[in-house]
Amino acid sequence: MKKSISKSATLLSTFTTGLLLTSCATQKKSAENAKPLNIIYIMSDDHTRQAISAYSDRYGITTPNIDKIAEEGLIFSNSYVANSISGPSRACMLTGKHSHKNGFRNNSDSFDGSQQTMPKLLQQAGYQTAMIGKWHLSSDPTGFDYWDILPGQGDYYSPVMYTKDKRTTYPGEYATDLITNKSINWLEQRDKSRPFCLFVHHKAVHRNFMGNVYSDLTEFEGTDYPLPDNFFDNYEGRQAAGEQEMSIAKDYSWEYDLKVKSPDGTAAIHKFGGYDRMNESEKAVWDSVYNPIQREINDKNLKGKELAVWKYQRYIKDYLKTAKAMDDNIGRLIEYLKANNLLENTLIVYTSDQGFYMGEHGWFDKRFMYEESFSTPMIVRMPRRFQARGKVDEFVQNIDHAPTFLEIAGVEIPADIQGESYLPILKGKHPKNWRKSLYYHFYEFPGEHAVKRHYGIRTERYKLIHFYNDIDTWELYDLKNDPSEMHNLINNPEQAKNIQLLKKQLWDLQVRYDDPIRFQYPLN
Ligand SMILES: [Ca+2]
Repeated sequence: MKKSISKSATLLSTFTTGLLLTSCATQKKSAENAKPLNIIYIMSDDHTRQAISAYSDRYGITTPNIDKIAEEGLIFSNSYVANSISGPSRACMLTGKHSHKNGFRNNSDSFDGSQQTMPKLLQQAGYQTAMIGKWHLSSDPTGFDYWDILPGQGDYYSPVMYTKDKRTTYPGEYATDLITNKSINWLEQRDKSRPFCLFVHHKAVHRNFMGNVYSDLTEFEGTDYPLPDNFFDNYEGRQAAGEQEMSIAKDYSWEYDLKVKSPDGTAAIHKFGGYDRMNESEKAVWDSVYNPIQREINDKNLKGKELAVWKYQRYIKDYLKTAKAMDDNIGRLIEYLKANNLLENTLIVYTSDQGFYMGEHGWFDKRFMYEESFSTPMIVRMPRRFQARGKVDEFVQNIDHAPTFLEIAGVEIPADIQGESYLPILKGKHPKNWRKSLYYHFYEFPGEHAVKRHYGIRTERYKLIHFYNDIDTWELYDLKNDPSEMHNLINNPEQAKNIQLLKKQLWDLQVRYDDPIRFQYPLN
């Protein structure tokens, strides 16, 4: 009997303890869910999906740290920008508005920092906000408790960075390492009682793609990379594509881009300023890798297509080196967050200011509304309270970050913000009324790389583009049958009805977003 009572008491005790534990766990979980989420927005420059192993294995590059973010969260397969160039893309992200509304249409504009921005609204809601790295909006940042930025494009070696108070040169430093160090330092000294939103904006992997002498500069040297099928594109039926100046064969330059002199001696005298920013020991490592390449090209006497392919091989190797150094640094930042118990209450977004051509159509650079540069990687590491994992197919655009971060912070989304909050998607939902098409508008012409002004619409299957200004051409692509966008169907009679429908949809988007530059509709 005694034994039995004892057993019952033990069972009861176990049951009670179980209840208590359950109740504690529930309380702990709800307390955790009530804590405001921190946000870390990591944005690289020109890092395209083709060079991220979570998206593509085409180049055999592994980006283990970016991939890990994807494994522990969501990878967006249909993420796009509103204007595929640096400053405009950054302005879209900060404001949640298309370029014609935030006023920053091309890289020669200056951002009006007095306007409403997402960081300002987060700040008013009690978030600490910091911007570290590439800013590229000309005017000084507003809406940040702390900022420490590169001037303009910045430099890979001996970078200059400036704050509200001071401009500093960092000899013997590599930009990607430095931006990561500064981000970690800011996290260390922040007010730990308040939530934060930290923007880590890398210079990498921007041209002229200088790898890190402090890691392995010989990496990727031994590999021959496959040419994209359309590397020798003849641009038939696509006038604007034929008139650009971003061809690897013609425009990827000796010295500045290729880091070696032309073997025929026609190169301009030392355009490669990045090299001069290195100290002697950095130059010694650099020379040990690039001097043999100079000897190789001097000996080879390459011409025409062979020379174009050689340039492509050099381009891909240098690009991947820069990307590898950045992936390493993203790993270092994540390790810091883990060691400091920040990972489970922080939403981490990894993206780029736009995609990039890796030899498709024979190109480097971006700007066009074609898929490689209109799209951008977007990977979100989820804090513990969000259960969704895996691939997301909904259309998202860089104007969506602002409303999303505001909703996360409990701030009412202002009516003039044009993006949509993707918070429901982060919560695993697939809203039925989610956008079915995307609007795009590029303005920088005349300008570097000579890409004509254009706007367009992308639906799930089709893309319609209008090039305007000094040209008036339309292009239609069937992305299902022609994902590389090689066949302009605008004059195909079978597409006439479809074209009318897409023009109507494009016009509706221009009206909805209140773009003052729009085409004449209805058409006769
Ligand atoms: Ca860029």
